[in-house]
Amino acid sequence: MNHTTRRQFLKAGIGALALGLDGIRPGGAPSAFAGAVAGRGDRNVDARPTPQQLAWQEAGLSMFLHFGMNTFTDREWGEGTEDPRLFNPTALDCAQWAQVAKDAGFKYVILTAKHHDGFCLWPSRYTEHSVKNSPWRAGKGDVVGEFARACRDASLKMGLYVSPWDRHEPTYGDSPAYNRHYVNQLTELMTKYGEVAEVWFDGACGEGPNGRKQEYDWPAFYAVIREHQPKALIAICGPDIRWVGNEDGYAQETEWSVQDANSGLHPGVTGKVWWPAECDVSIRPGWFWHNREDAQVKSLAHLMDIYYKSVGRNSVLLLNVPPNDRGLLADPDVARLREFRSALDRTLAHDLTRGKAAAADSAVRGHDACMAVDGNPETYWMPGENVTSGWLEVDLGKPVTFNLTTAREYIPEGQHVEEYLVEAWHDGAWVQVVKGTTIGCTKVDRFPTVRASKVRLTLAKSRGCPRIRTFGIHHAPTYSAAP
Ligand code: FUL
Repeated sequence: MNHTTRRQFLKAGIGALALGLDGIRPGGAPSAFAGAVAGRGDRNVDARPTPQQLAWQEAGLSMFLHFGMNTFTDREWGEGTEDPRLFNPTALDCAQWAQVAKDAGFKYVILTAKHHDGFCLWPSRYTEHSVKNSPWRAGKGDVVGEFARACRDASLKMGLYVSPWDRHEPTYGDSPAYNRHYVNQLTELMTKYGEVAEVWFDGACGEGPNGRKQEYDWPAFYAVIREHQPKALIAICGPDIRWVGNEDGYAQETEWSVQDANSGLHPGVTGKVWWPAECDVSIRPGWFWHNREDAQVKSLAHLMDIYYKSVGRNSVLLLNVPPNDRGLLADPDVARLREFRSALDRTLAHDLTRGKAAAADSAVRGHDACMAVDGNPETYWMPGENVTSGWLEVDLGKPVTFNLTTAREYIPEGQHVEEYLVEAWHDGAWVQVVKGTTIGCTKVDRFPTVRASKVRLTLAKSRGCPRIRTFGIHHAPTYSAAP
């Protein structure tokens, strides 16, 4: 919930990890991190994404679904003492969640299998605090199971949020005992529900100065995932996906997927790793559904701004859309997502450089300028081996009006661009419309509308050899009431 809490706890968690919590470490740390180190390199230019990181970054949009006991108690953080009988959605339909997510273009969906109150959305063997003691489906239900099936049917990638902080579990605070409990629960989730694409480890803990202190055995947790779900990405308090540092949905202007290895989260790794950012934000003020917030769903203008400052800044947007107490995504959220999808399609589907004549100051054979405007994500323009700058010019054939550019690096070969410019040919001269730093997977820049017959992308500085898979221009509608 609270940024400072997560940041402090992340640090605390990493500290505990660095101390090395022995005792119950199945497999040991090195193999637990095997997935993450695949993308490492000692110099910036060497770090590359794993296939799973690449697919996740290219998908761009993930949906978060905060659902659980809090949905029924109108809270954000439960105490852990709630009566399981309060959990009773009358119309729960995971297929509706999946359909809405899919229609809006989301490729990954992450459900809060367990939030801080400890109530489990699956009938865990290791606690009574779960759906099995609720009236929902007469105690025979399994939300995680229904969710997994709905994801499979809709070809969505499933992710699970499993809060390490557990306010219900009596062993919490007795570090080895709780770590064993958590490993058991994680093992259930990693073995019973088919393929898991992402595991989201939140760092929040609000126990306070006199609260119970639990030292998490992160290496043991990672080992469970690597053993049973070797393709799953481990996010936030994990080595594969990095928290962007706020919960507003905004990445930094300069956003590198290449980062220094973190001694806690990438033990034994030195130098650079591929560790791309994820921006989590809720479509409403709270993470969980509250009736009173039905009228406070973020405006389309706000969502578009978030999109441009997350996906458009080399990050993945993890947008939370919480199911209501009937177990359905609420009408105002569904309506807004529909508007969001159509606004994205209207804006980004029409790339005005597509198929136009392109030239560059230099290009490697087989990676010509035209490959940045051919609409094929598998081809790219590359100025040269050992060349770290260059320009690409697109002749639009006639004056064209635009106010937004997209640039994409060919990230299977890494992230390189450090400084770039976009200029428009207007009234017989080049006019600069964008001066940027990193590009990465996708960079979107917005500026006052220009009319130009040519447009030029200049790569001024790069760490290693840049490769541009797309350089596009668009005319985006302006939305009133941006935040
Ligand atoms: C935070 C939690 O405390 C919130 O309740 C929410 O789950 C958010 C995504 O992460 O740290």
